[in-house]
Amino acid sequence: MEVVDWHIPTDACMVLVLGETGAGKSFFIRKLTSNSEVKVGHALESCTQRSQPWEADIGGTQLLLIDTPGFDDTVRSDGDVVLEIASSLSFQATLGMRLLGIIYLHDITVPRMRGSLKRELEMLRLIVGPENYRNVLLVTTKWGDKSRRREYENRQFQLEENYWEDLMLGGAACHRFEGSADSAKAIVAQLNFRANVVLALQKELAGSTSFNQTAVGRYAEQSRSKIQHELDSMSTMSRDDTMTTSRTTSSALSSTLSQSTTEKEEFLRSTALDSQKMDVKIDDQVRLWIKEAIREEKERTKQKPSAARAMNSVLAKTSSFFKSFKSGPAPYQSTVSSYTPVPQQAQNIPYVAELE
Ligand SMILES: Nc1nc2c(ncn2[C@@H]2O[C@H](COP(=O)(O)OP(=O)(O)OP(=O)(O)O)[C@@H](O)[C@H]2O)c(=O)[nH]1
Ligand SMILES: [Mg+2]
Repeated sequence: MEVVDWHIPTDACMVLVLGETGAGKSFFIRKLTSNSEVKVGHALESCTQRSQPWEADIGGTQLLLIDTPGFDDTVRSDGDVVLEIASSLSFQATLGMRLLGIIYLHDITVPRMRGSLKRELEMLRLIVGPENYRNVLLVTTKWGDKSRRREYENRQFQLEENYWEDLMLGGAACHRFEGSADSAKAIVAQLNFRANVVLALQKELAGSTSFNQTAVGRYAEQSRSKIQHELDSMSTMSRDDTMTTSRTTSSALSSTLSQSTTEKEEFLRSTALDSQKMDVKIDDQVRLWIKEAIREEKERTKQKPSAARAMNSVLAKTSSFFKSFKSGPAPYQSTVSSYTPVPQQAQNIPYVAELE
């Protein structure tokens, strides 16, 4: 990926904040930034509708924290979320901003590892790549209820043993967020402030690769086919069951089946357009959006946007672009063709892998 000089200040360092819906991503960022504009959820349904950058000054280092909508979202598909993450990573790499790492939040009060949590973890691994696990902070949230401390500690142990082991062996560190601004700052301070991480997904996307050819894009496709297959098997089982078992057994089983069938059907419905959306060269698309963002800001204020404003604009464009997908050919084809190559002098600037 070549860095392009858009004459936008790029001294802020980016940090991605990921995690399931309700894990407390926005809450964590709000504590860290003391910015009451960061919207935190009140109901069970998902709150953050699209990724958004938030600025924070941590011990003199300017951070750009990217709040993302969670997986298992009631509104957005896995594809939407992962494409927004890719868009922010593409923006950061194109501008030559430094990426310090990823903060992955997990709600310790959630009693079981749902399918969406396992999918999300797998996507995290594929986005980051094992060589960068040391730049990941695994953070558990919502430790407030003191009476359940032992139960939560046991759960944290299970997480570390059964789900996070490979990440931790690769260098990812675990932390507990105690809910305060001080605790959030102490966690962020654990990031390597000198790092300039290039994630596995960023390496894959450089060179105009379509998103569906990346490891995470392929994984999202496979998850869909697997769930479709499970749904087909369940409907066969349910048909056979009606023919062979007693009425009581049959009704208990079919109630369990229909509950899990509904979850799977919802997943398939929300991801129906994902394969179309993922047929996109996100790096090319993001360059186009950066240019548009600069032009729009100049028209409005006669000035170039800050990195945060440009990022916000690009993420808004990303979100509405993927929302606009309906059945039929992907609209990106027409816009990508109008993409103009980067200026000659900006090419061949190496994208530094690691400062340490
Ligand atoms: N007690 C406690 N509550 C928390 C903590 N983190 C988040 N919450 C609460 O959990 C709810 C969801 O938090 P959000 O920050 O909106 O969750 P999110 O991960 O941004 O969710 P999405 O935007 O839907 O992806 C809110 O009511 C928060 O007040 C925490 O560490 N402790
Ligand atoms: Mg949120």
